[in-house]
Amino acid sequence: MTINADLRILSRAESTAAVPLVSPAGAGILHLGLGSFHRAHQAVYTAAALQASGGEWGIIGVASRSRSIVDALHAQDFLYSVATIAPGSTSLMIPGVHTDAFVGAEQPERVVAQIADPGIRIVTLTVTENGYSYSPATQHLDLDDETVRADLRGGAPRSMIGQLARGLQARASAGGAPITILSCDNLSANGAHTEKLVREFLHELPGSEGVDALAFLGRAVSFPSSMVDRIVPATTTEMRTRVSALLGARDDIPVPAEPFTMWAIEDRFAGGRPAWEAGGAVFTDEVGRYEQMKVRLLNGTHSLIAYLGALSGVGTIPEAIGLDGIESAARAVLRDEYEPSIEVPSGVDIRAYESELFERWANSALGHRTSQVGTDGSVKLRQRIPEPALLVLRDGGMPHLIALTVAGYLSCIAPLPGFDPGLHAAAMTDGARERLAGFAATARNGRELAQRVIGELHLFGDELGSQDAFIARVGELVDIIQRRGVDAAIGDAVSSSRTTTSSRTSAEELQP
Ligand code: CS2
Repeated sequence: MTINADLRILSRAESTAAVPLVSPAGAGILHLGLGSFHRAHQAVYTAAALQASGGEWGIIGVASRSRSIVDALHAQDFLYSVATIAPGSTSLMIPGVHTDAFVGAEQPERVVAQIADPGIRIVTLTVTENGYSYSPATQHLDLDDETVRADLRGGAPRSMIGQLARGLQARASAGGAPITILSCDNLSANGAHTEKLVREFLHELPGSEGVDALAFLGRAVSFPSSMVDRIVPATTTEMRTRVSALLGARDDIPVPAEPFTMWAIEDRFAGGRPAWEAGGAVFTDEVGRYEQMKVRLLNGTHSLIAYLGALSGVGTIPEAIGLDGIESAARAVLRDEYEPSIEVPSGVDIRAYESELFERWANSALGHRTSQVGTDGSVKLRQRIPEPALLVLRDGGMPHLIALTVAGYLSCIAPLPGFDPGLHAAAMTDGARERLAGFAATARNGRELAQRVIGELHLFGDELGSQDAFIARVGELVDIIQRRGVDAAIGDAVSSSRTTTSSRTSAEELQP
């Protein structure tokens, strides 16, 4: 059934018209990565911008592979509800900003054509940390990746970076109208990172094939960085039923999300932009600081909660943070290991930010799964842990709780023989799972496993890979988890961290 403008939302005994917030005349944005996060974040900000100031900023959504979301959007006239789930209340809104949707893998040449279309002035991206064809080993575009190599040879591009580069090439030859590429993924300096990879792709093209596009990039293409934040759990059947009941009509693709939302963006838009500040977006030169604060304090701690929660046998983040041991570990990692590594953006009250984090994680109505946050740890943790861990290590300390996060990750994804991490760990998917499980199968203990993964595979970068004391501590915690259980490992890490922190503090106090 289609959601029509005249349906009613019956939210908490009140009736409000279920009208889409906006109905844009044309599309100015192409979005790559039509997942739930985009639909509960950029789409909502764009609806607010259009309500406030109008403009041809409708969104054409491109799903990388999944047909189901595209079919459902077509069947629902590109409408869906965002259910904002606070403890004790749910409110619905229908952004209405999408004007079309298609599957990139099915129509790669259309992605290129849309980027070349002068009507499109911004390309936004939420393709996850995995979608950038980046090789951590070489720290460049992954030239060993078969898809990237095929894209460089020619034909319809399949990698996101190949699609951007080919699209910008086509745009350069079609008149070169200015355009902005805006990454909204949890990567540090995501704008500069995207630009570097697109440039490397163009440089790799044979002969002088990439020259015009590279000149166009220098002239009329901007790649601002942005920090995005909103917890968006996967939609469940129960959620579909609940939203449809509130809506009074069937919605097959509602997106549940928490009330909190944040977007910090560098204001460098080559071809103009929507008035996203109308939805609360912050335009700032301090995106790097926002990014660090969010990726470490929220995402880093989130990973710890997810792995320890799964190992404690609980399925959701609120259940996990409700366990005393996990709560203490989360407080300790935040205060002692992540917070010292960040520079707080101007105007942000870090104490208020942190206490809000605990309220957000405790939002039980949201039902955010430990397996969802624990998925893809091999790429997510690389963004979250090496730098803060190295800062503590260089200072002569030991980041016990970051080590515990890694030990939790290894115990979930690559359990040692004879250890069963349980069904929530089994539900985590990870591109490195098979490889790591292979290491675990022949490792004699946690130390050996940690040495192979961190020290030889360099899963968390070269520098952390040479920190023997850190590797040994991770291994030791893996062994404690396996032999004495996750609670014992939490207790060990939290008390070691207290001892280190208090001895560091007293040493500081003794300084003249
Ligand atoms: C989470 C994030 O899945 C994860 O790893 O930490 O998706 C988190 O919910 C978002 O970044 C919140 O903005």
